[in-house]
Amino acid sequence: MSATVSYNELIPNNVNLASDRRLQRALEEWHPKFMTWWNVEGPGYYQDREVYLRTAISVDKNGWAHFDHVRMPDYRWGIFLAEQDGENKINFGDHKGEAVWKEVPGEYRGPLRRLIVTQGDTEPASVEQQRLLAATAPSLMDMRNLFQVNVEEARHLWAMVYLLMAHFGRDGREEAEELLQRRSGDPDKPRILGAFNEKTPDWLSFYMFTFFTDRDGKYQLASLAESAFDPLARTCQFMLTEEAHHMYVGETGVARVIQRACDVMREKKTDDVRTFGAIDLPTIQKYVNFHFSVSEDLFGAEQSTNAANYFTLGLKGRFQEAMLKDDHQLKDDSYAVLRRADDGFSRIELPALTVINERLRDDYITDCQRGVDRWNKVIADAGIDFKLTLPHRAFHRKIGEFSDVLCTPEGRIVHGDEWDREVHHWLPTEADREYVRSLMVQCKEPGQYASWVAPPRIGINNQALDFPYVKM
Ligand code: BYC
Ligand code: FE
Ligand code: FE
Repeated sequence: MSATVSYNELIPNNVNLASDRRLQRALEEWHPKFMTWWNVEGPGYYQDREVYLRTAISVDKNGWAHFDHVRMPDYRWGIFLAEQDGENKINFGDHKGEAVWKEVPGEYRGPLRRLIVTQGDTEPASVEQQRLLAATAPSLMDMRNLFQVNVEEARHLWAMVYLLMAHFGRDGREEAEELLQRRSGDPDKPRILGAFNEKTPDWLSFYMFTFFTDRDGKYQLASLAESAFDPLARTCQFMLTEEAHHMYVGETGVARVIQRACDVMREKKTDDVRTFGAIDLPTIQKYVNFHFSVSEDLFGAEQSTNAANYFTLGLKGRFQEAMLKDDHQLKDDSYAVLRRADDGFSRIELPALTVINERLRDDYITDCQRGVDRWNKVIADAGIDFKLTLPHRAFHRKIGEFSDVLCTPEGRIVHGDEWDREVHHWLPTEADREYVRSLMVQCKEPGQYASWVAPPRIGINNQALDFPYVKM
């Protein structure tokens, strides 16, 4: 199978679009509507500037990252599926061992469409949330990273729209239209999932979002990459290669904010780093508490018949399904989950099939903790006695078992009056957000970096730190 992307067409692709005139026409009809959305709801600045962007020119290991200066509207949003890996068997659920599906089985149209629409909806939502950030970019490299994330999230929208149009007929075309009509934070036509209606008003929020919320993307995509519906599986596999960079932007971004705080603490021998225009570690902790809890909600309820059905039908698997050592059907297995109990919380065993969402959230939390450990190393290396922690999983939740629990980040149950009195220690206050906003100034000289964030250690694609990542 050829992995080369056909670039002489309007829509670069490795799905042989040219041979499917109907689909090609549907996508070409959607294209101008997408461009209208991009121009109105996409990056609010510098659409006419040349940005040092990575573009996929083929899907194999060497060719998918091609770097060049391009204007964002000229970015080639394409449709790419990972190459077939030879293993063409379904590896979990009732259909385990059968051949993967090239088309959607009629009886599974509803749930599959719903999964694809939910996934697709998050992609343009995040672009909308990040729309104004370039105006306060702390450096040209950060601005370039923002734009890279934005064009790729828009490409992820293309990926889901392709599946809808290629496999869901008229319904799919209607869903594709609606993906351009919902808006992040709009009370009348909001985006589907909670976190995607929150604001991303400053760069600390952006780094936290790409660390915590894009990481939900990693885990959801990895589960969909197991799907028996082969086009979905291979689309998601390719999306995961792009996702890694988004999380890198988040992890290194937060690390740089921490680094600056530590540098100031050491040099000025004070904890009051705000006097010197840095963001203090306790405020960073509050942002962690907020973004982690909001992102945890994206995994759905702990006990979910939706999730059990998705698994049993073979639509959505677990993280790295093939590596797990069980029967991949979970008929008699149990899995331990945390439950609200009289005096606090307790672990109980439940049928594994019913708590698929919670299991994926566990995998996610373990991954988040690894990143937090790396941040703590930055603090420890500076000789500072402070540790960032992930809040308790019941803290500040809106979905599932813990949505009516009030507890501290340590997991101590509290009453409403204590919550009201103390919450300003746990979540960013309006004053915290105001302070962070006050630091946001644009730096647009190559090599210039804002004072609240340390410069990165390395550039993008081995370029220097003062490379013109965006040509002003
Ligand atoms: N907000 O049975 P449950 C990404 C609803 S991020 C609002 O637990 P299920 C990205 C739920 O819809 C990855 N509503 O649900 C990152 C259901 O509604 P109904 C996005 C919520 O289906 C950064 C009800 O509550 N991909 O790619 O097991 C930048 C009962 O819930 C929420 C996916 O999400 C919520 N947080 O699990 C850019 C993958 N949670 O039936 C991009 C596809 C639940 O009562 N989606 N509800 O009307 C799914 O797999 C599932 O829909 C979910 C929910 C895991 C999200
Ligand atoms: Fe995405
Ligand atoms: Fe992403």
